[in-house]
Amino acid sequence: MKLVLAVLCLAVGASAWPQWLSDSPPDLAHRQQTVNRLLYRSTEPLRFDELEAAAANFHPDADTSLYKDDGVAVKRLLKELEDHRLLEKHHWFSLFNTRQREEALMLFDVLMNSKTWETAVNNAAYFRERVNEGEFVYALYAAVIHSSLGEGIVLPPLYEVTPHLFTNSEVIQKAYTAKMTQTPGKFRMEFTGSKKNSEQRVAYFGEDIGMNVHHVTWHLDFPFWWNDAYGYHLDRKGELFFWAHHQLTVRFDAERLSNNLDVVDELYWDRPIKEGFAPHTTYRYGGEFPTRPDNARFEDVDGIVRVRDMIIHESRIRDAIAQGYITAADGTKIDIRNSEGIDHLGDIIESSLYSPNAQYYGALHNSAHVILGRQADPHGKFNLPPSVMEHFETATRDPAFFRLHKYMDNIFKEHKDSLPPYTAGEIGFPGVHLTSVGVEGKLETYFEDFEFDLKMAVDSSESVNEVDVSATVSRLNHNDFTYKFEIKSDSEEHAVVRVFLCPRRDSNGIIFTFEEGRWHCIEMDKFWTKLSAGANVIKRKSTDSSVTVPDVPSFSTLIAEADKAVAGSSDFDFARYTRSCGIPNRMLLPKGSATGMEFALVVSVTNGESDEQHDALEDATTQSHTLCGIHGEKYPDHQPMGFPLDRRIPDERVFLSSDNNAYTIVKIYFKGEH
Ligand SMILES: [Cu+2]
Repeated sequence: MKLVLAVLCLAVGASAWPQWLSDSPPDLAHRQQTVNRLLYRSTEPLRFDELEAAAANFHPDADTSLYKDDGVAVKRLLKELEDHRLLEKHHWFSLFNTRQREEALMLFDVLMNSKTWETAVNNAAYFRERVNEGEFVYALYAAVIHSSLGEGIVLPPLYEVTPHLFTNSEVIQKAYTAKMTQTPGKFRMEFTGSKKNSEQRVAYFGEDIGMNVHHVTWHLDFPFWWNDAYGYHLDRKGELFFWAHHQLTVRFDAERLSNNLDVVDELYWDRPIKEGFAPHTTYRYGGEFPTRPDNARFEDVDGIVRVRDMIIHESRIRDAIAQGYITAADGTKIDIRNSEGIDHLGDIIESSLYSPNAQYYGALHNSAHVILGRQADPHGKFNLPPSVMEHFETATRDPAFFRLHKYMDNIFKEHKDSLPPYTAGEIGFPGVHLTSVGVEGKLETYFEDFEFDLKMAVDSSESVNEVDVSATVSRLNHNDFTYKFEIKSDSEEHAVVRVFLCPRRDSNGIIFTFEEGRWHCIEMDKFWTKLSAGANVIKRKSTDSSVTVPDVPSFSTLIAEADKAVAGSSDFDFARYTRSCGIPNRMLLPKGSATGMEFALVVSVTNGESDEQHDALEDATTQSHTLCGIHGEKYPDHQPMGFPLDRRIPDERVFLSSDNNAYTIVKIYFKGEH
């Protein structure tokens, strides 16, 4: 068996992970197979003998020595179950619903506290049959990601596990009909809305199923509910919150500019929400996702969040930025006018449990998702289920998501603009000269059809045969290309290379100034390399980008390959797909235009000597660490995210006079139709 068990090519140190294995877990093939089986048709009873047996015969609290916490978590969950306090099955689940989140996390806690693989699986099987399926899927995904027991397992694409959250209702209905009539079918999924809505031109971005998987997985990797007591600290979580969402926003803006739309405007609490949204998406249980008409005015959401709270919290945060410090809950001051300030700000804006004072600064981001999402039924008069904004799987479908994030992005910008610009010394690299920046191959984008499975969107029964049903959707892709950088170095050096792609003109064709343009830059890659003394030619493939991930294999591929691996006959490279956080590589380039849209390709080569783990990273090619960090490890770069473009550049000569920074103008051509 040639299973690639060497988890990733760098030292993803198990050392930083919680170690509570009393005996070693089964090999990856068996663990992968079991997770596949636990997730297979998650709304229906288990159908694999060993898991069925565990669900029927395992007594979770019979032996509390099986747990790291002596069974505290499992007893708590069992008590809730016995007292009939848990959400029923066949009901929608939303992470933004406080009680539902608590329930999902009770199960997560049980899995995290299981000392052995066997205990975790027995509990997963037992509670799968007894708790809400949405809560179960969430808890299991989070546990596979965060427990050392889950290391190496590839989580199946959520668009095939919970297809309703990714697929238009029209297609889901067709899949049901196909099943009922026993007629296999492949159904085309269109982007929501019509050409009368100019926002539809960029719906391919917000509705891209791969982009949605990136977004939901980012929030699983860096949950706002994360508590270090689970075993480790999430390094620079607040800053990553800022940076990952800033990058989503600038990418969306680049797609807008590619489609003759202005960059997205921020959301204002005191102005109407101009664009409405009709999601054309339905819950598996609990009706349609609510529709918001055009020009809705913000209203308080009864019992949950008031508009004035948003304004008050925003103004407290802006005060902190203006004063240069955050006030912690105990009254102490945390200086934010430094490189670490952005991390604290991210913590208080989201807010996460890392917020030093959630009581005072509130939870701007999380509350904004809820208040914006509820504007279709703010007083609960129509008993509508939660909106797309209240699920990370679906939120980016609503164009208002990007307005919301532009709003928060501008708050972060206010902070970054309060910091002094970098000096030539801070962004320079004496002795290193970037003499040429270029790209081999034409930068060309196109749309292609992608098919995904809908079998798990429809119910099954023993008396009705399985029928092949799938959806076909159009999605953005590009030709692979290679960067070519020529660097002269006076001596041997460890260097870090940062690559950005920045739209050159606004929607009126006016060239952005350096200072305007730098905030719109898309981070394309960041990598470490060794420079030898003399001339160096660095070539870097677009497929190696540390921002992106390859396409996740389909659930049916994962099932087949895990089964083969268990039987000892698979050479499938599971390790390549263990991370689904990261921009899909096919979306690395924005769409561009038929005649070629201009972008500045900005490259910065700086000293990598002081960065974490540069030796290991010089060999790394498949890690999406730039937006998603490295599990259980420190973020592998000591500079602020976005460096050296994250701070004001009032005088571009400072930037351009340092020989290690350079840019060139490139064009992105869009081939075909959209
Ligand atoms: Cu998000």
